[in-house]
Parts: sequence; C-alpha cells; structure tokens
Amino acid sequence: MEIDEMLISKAIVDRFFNKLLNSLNMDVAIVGGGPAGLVAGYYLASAGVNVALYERKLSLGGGMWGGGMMFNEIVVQPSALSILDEFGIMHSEYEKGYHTADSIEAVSTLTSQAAKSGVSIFNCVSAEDVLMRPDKVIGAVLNWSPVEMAGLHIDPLAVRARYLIDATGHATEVVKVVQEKVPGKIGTPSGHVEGEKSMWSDEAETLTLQNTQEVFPGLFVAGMAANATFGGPRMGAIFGGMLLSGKLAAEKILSALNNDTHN
Ligand code: 48F
Repeated sequence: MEIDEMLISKAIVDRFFNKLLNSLNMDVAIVGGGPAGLVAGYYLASAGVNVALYERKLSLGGGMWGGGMMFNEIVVQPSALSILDEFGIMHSEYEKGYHTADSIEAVSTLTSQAAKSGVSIFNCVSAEDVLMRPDKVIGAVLNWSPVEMAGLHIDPLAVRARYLIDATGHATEVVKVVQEKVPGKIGTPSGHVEGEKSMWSDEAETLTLQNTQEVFPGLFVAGMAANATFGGPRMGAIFGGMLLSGKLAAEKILSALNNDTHN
C-alpha cells in the first residue's frame, strides 16, 4: 500500500481538531507546563476531571530540564518522594533529607504520565488573558506562541473552564493579567501580586504549599507562581515544593468541584 500524504495530513488535522473541540469547555484549564502544572494535571485527570494544559514553549517541563545552573540533576526532599514514586521517577538518597533525580528522566516522565493520565496538552500555545464574568475567572484566552513572538495582530480564541490554574512559574502571568484588569482585587494582603523574594530554600518550600490556593474566584495558583503571587522567596533547584504544590492545587480544585456539584 502506497503511503498517501493527503491522508497523513487529514489524520493529523482531524485528530488535533477533535482534541481542540473537546477542550473548549472544561473542568480545569492549566496555564504552564512546568513541574507544578504537570503534576496538577496528572492528579486532576486521574480523578476523572476534564483538564487541558497550555504551554507556551515547544517542550513541556519548564525550569526542570536544566537542574541547577545546567547541572542536570534535581534535589527532592523526603516529603515529596511519594510523588516521584507514583510517577515512576528514579531517585536516590544523597544525604539524609536530600534525594536526587536525573532532571531529564524526571521531566520526561512527568510529561509522559500527565499525557497518559488524560490531560489534553497543547504546546506552543500562550494564555494572554482570561474570561471574566464579571468577578469570576471562567476560562482562558489563548493564542499561538509564534503569533505572540512575531507580534502579529491576530485575535485570540477563548476556552471555558470551571477553574483555571496559573502554573506559569516566576512570571505569574495569569494573575498579573487579572491584577491589571481588576486592580486591587487579588486575594493577597495588598490586593496585588506581592512579588517573589530572594532565595531561601527552606522557607520557600513551606510557603509554596501555604500559598497554593484560590487567589481570585475561579483562579488558583500553583508552584513558583504561588510564591510570586503571595511574596514568598524562591528556592532554587529543589523541586519537592513544586510537585507537592501541583498535587495540592489538584486536591483543592477537586474538592471545589465536588462542592459546586452538591450546592
Ligand atoms: O517555570 P516553571 O517550571 O514553573 P513551576 O512549575 O516550577 C518552577 C521551577 O521550574 C523552578 C523553581 C523551583 O525550584 O523555582 O523555577 O512553578 O514552568 C512554567 C511554565 O509556564 C510556561 C513557561 O513556558 C514554563 O514552561 N508559561 C509561562 N507563561 C505562560 C506559559 C503563558 N502565558 N501561557 C502558556 N505557558
């Protein structure tokens, strides 16, 4: 049988558009495919929730690939080892309380397991705004990253979601959009993005979990975006907090979805 190029094109277009159409009205939309977003997506999809993840770059994984300063190993503390085990990521103890994993194996496995669990992943897509009604976030406004990079004047498309997660890392892009459009209304002490503080690994890892919460109706923050929103410090190449924050965001949203159903 001769391979027909037209059928290759048709298969790709058909399959992609199905994926896109199934993600126009979701339970959860995640912006950012770093460790926090991937873990949140995995736990949500594993619980049967309809979830899509949008990542600006071609590759998923955010800041995990390069370990610390391109030394491609990461450190994970004991409290997050159960997540590495659940995903099937290899790790070994370096010293008591300090475990390491190969960042390439870690990030590719996180991505693979998130995709296999049922998260619809869209790479090369950037969230540039949110859908708002009038005081609740009800979705994301998306465009192709190459459109953004080329500065082309092309209108975006919107998707609806019952909850949105800002997992955009240090940039905190979704929360910053909300701050710009409805100033002073974010659930931080100042009503604005507090901004990330200088490195303090121990404090940062604890605060990342405390800061993983709904910051505006319909909008949760996870991972480094949670600390940047609430003014927590950065932590460097220790990743337990990112993994635990992704899982906690998923748990909080599952409970919110459950409450919505029963109210
Ligand atoms: O930065 P990133 O890895 O965030 P994270 O999951 O983890 C933080 C750690 O990597 C590290 C750290 C922990 O030790 O401090 O920095 O919180 O992943 C964020 C992803 O979001 C994408 C971005 O390309 C990256 O892959 N992103 C950012 N803004 C947008 C976006 C946007 N507007 N639309 C789509 N993707």
